[in-house]
Order: sequence, then structure tokens, then C-alpha cells
Amino acid sequence: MSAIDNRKRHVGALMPGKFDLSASMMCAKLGELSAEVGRLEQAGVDSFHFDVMDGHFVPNLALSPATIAALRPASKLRFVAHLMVEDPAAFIRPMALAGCDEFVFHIEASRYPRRIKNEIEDSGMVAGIAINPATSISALESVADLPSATIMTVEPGFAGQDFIATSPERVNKARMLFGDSALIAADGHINPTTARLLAAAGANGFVCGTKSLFQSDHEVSVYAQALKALRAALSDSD
Ligand code: S6P
Ligand code: MG
Repeated sequence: MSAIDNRKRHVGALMPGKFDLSASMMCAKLGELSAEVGRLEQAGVDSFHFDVMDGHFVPNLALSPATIAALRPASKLRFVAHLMVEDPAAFIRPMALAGCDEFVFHIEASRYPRRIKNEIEDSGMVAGIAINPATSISALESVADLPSATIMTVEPGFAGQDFIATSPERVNKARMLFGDSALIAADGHINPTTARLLAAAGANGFVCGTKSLFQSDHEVSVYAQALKALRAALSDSD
């Protein structure tokens, strides 16, 4: 096998009416990350979301390619890297080598987003685009053929923030722009109430952090209960 394992565990496999519940690993128990991956998979998450920050694009630091590589053997589920960095292209190869399946970069950090998309695809990963709350959805027009868009529903950089009320409307615009088959993920303050609103607006991916999965004990049963509450809310979001 080549050093860059060309995995395609993409949400292309996501059926209409299905949802991708992704565990935001910067919110997990950091001293037990590998065990957390196991617990979350057992509880029924669909994928893992790794926030990567450089202290410049956002005023914080989070997970790294080395951390992701160390966790890769712990699960076969989809690994998504969310790059909140000023130079996303510099991280494409490290993330591919770490075993990421999808590389999500910010439109605000990309002068030439289609060039970055091509480099990501050449590395064997799926390319996803992310957008901040302050940026108009129309900024995504030139990349509307990508299979995945992440709509920030809080400001990027930190967990535990308030939900931005205009988010469902923005998700709806993104759904119309990207079409039916895209993954439209919402990232920030996902709980049963916001998930239902966002799903009704067209979201089918949800990044789950402190407002849903990671509220109390780090146990399979707690995670399973949180996922059950989210799926119940989503099942009547039509
Ligand atoms: C924020 C980051 C997110 C958070 C997640 C936190 O910069 O991109 O992925 O980790 O959204 O979730 P919550 O429920 O604490 O807002
Ligand atoms: Mg994120």
C-alpha cells in the first residue's frame, strides 16, 4: 500500500434521508483520545471530526496531524480534518499521510480554492469547503461542485459558543447551491433543537461537541443516549 492510503470512506455513501453525526474530537477527553474513539464508535457515531488550528486564522490551537495519525488505527470510520489555518495547502500532504479521508478547508483562507481542491483530490482525500458565519454563502459559487460543505454555525476556534440564529437560512442557501447529493454539515452548538432546525433547512451532517455528545461522563452509554436524542430529533425534522 502506498504511504498515502487512498481511502474513499466518503459520505457519497450517505443515502437520502440519512444523517452524518460526527464526533468533534477536540471536545473529547484529551488524555484518553484513543479510548474515546473506541467508545464513540461503539456508541454509534458516523465519523470523526478533527479541528486543526494554527493560532492565526483563529486565536487557538487544537489537534495536529500527529495526533490524527496516532488515532487512525483505532477506527475504520471516516476521519475528517477541519483546517482553521491560514495556509491550508501546507497541510494537505500531512493530513493525507495521517490517514484523513476528508480535508475541509476555509474559503476565507483560500485565494485559489479550486487549486487547493485539486491538490486535495490528488492526495487521495475528499475535498470539503468550510465557511465562517460572516462570509456570504455566494462566496462558495466557484466551488459548488465539491461534495461537501461545512457551514459554521458559531465563530470558528472554540467549543461551547452560542448558536448563530441566521445559520438555518445559510444552510438552506448552501443546500440550494450544492444540490441534493452534497454533504451539508453544520458545525457549532449542535443539540436536538438546533439539529432539527438545521436539518429542516437542508443540513445532513452535524458536528457534535459540548452541546450534545460531551456534556457529562465519557461513557459509551452517555454517548449512545446523546446520539439517540439527536437521531430522534432528526427523524421528525421534515
Ligand atoms: C470550532 C470547531 C468545532 C467545535 C464544535 C464544538 O472552531 O470547528 O468543530 O469543536 O463545533 O461543538 P459545541 O457543541 O461545543 O459548539
Ligand atoms: Mg470544526
